[in-house]
Amino acid sequence: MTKRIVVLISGSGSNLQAIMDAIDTGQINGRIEAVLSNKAEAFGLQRAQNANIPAITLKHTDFEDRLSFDQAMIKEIDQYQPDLIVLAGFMRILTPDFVRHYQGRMLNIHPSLLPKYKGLHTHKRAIEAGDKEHGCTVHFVTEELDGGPLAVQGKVSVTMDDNEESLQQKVHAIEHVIYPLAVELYCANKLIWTQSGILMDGNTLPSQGYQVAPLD
Ligand code: NHR
Ligand code: GAR
Repeated sequence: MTKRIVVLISGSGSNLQAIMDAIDTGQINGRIEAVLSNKAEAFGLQRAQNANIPAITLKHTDFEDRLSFDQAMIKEIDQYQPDLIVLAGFMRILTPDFVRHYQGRMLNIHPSLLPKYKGLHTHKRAIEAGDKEHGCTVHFVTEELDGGPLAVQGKVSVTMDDNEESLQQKVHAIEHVIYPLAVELYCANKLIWTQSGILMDGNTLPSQGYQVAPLD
């Protein structure tokens, strides 16, 4: 059965676009039912509209606190009866109630090789640490920020001439490979969250997740 997907964004939505493209080519057996943004100016909303996908803005600044914002999002999202929630550059920390509501069916892409560099400004931190490699990780979302079990990881090499911006571009390129892959596997029931770990094709994944070969 085709999976029902809701995507949460805050910005450009290039990962949203990569997933939409992979649905169009038939790579992903899924359908994006709605795109939600906490920012009205997010370009990703336009990408959704261009594809005739409902594009909804819920401004977090219109709400008293995180709890009421998250409750409003749940109300909106659940109208679409999603099988999968995809965080694609969504920049608001989610409350435990929200996360528990979608436990095991919510993915995020984070721009670092988790468990390294949870939180923000990951590219800057990787450069300042002198890391030779960097990358991105798709993980299941839990209450612990960027701390949920890892599904898929993609690496890039950091070279002498890299700065924050160039590194961000390299990471983006591999994000657009690994996020569609993770969503593909999830929608094919090949990537499954269980209490005892993440299953891929029936096998428990190691803690660093499934490693995608570098692009070069
Ligand atoms: N929520 C939970 N509970 N768990 C996770 O793993 C989450 C999450 C919400 C978002 C994405 C995450 C990332 O990949 C994500 C994972 C925002 C912040 C943050 O500090 C941190 C991590 C992530 C997203 N947000 C600020 C806040 O006060 C706002 C920053 C801004 O608006 O620019 O919410 O990196
Ligand atoms: C991506 O690089 C993603 O890894 C990062 O934001 C970018 C969104 O780009 N996510 C976070 O930093 C989450 N805190 P996009 O809007 O073009 O997909």
